[in-house]
Order: sequence, then structure tokens, then C-alpha cells
Amino acid sequence: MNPTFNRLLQTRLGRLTLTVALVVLAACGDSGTEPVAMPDPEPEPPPPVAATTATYRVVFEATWSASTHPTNFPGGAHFSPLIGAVHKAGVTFWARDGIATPGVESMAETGGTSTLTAEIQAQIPGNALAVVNGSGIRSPGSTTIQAITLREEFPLVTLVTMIAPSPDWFVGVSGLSLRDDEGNWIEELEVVLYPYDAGTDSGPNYTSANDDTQPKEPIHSLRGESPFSDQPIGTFTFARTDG
Ligand SMILES: [Ca+2]
Repeated sequence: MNPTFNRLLQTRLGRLTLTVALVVLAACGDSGTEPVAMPDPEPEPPPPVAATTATYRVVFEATWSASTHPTNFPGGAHFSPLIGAVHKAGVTFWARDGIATPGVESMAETGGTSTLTAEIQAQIPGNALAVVNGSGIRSPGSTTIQAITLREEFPLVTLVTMIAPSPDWFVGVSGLSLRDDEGNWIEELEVVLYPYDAGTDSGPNYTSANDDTQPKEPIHSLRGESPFSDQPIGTFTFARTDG
């Protein structure tokens, strides 16, 4: 097409559009009603981009009690201080069917956190972002960790606490991802907790004397195994606070 004619055509079309718009506005005015502004066209939504960090509140609700686990329920029932990490898949601090590290053994047998803390700190900054700490509590009861912050490179949480008194029993999560399959941060996640045996002490009851397991056995579930019933021990709820 002739370029000059093309520009002329575009200019005329532009004027024509403007003229039609003015006529429409004038028509509205004539009818005695206020002209209605046409809404701007919807802007294209930007492609979704997951935030690079996310902060969560963690609530540990302990339901381990004489009513949920009646067999030989001990006096002074409590949970040791929560201990864990924000980390990536490059490290696992404990796993079902795995052998307990000295830090997990100490946590599960005594509630002590110093050895496991050192194991976590040894993974910072390469595989872990931070140590997570929380209070111990009587059971039943609840405690809250006000804020843990994850990064997209460190989207996993490991968190444990000793069932006390007990030989080597604990509850917790290992390498729990707070991102969904599409890489978005999960708004809220409740994890139902069942008891584990760390495989490091062979005592059969809550208040059994120390009986070191040699060699260590794999970490295994005690759900439904005496003295536990089939009921949960409690829940962890991770709720995003900056979403
Ligand atoms: Ca054991």
C-alpha cells in the first residue's frame, strides 16, 4: 500500500473514532444523565511470581493425654523445647527408617538440644538457613513459635520435640516443604503428629530405666504400639503471616 495513503487512512480512522466517541458523550448529555466514563480495559495480569521469602507462625498443639493414650500415662507429661531447622533438600536431619544422629538421640532421650543445634549449625550456610527454637510445654497444651522465615532456596522445615518422660520417643517433621508443587508458598498447613522411636534406647515404657540400644535400630513409628494408642500426639500448624 502507498505509505502516504496508509498514514492518511490511519489519521482519518483515528478522527472517525474520536468523532464517534464525542457523539456518544453528547448523546448522553442530551438525555439528561451524567456521561458514564467507560472503564479502562482490564490490564493484563502480571505473570504470578512467588515471593522469594515467606514467614510462618508455628503452633504446636499437644493432645497427648491420659484420655488419648490411657496406657500407663505418666505423671509430669511434657514436651522438651522444640528444636529444628529451615533448610534445603541437601540435608536430612532425621528420617523414618534412618539411624538417629547423636543430636537426634540426645533430643529423644533427654530433651537436650545442644548436639542437634550443632549438627544444624554445621549445615549453615550451605544446606541450612537457620536454627528454629521453641518452648517446651506440659501436655496437653500448646506453644507457638511466632516467626520462622523461609527462602525459596530453603523451603523445608525440620522440627522435633521429645515425648517426656520416655526412653527415646519423640514427634516431629523432617524436610517438610512449605511450597506446593507449583512453587507457591502454602498459606496454611496442619501436620498430624504420631510418635516415633529413635531406636537408641530399648526401654519399653515411659519411665523405663536407661537401656542403650546397641547397635542402634532404625527410627520407627510407634503409632498404635504400646503404650501409645492409635490417636495422634498433637499437631503442628504452619500459618503464613506475610502472604
Ligand atoms: Ca526405643
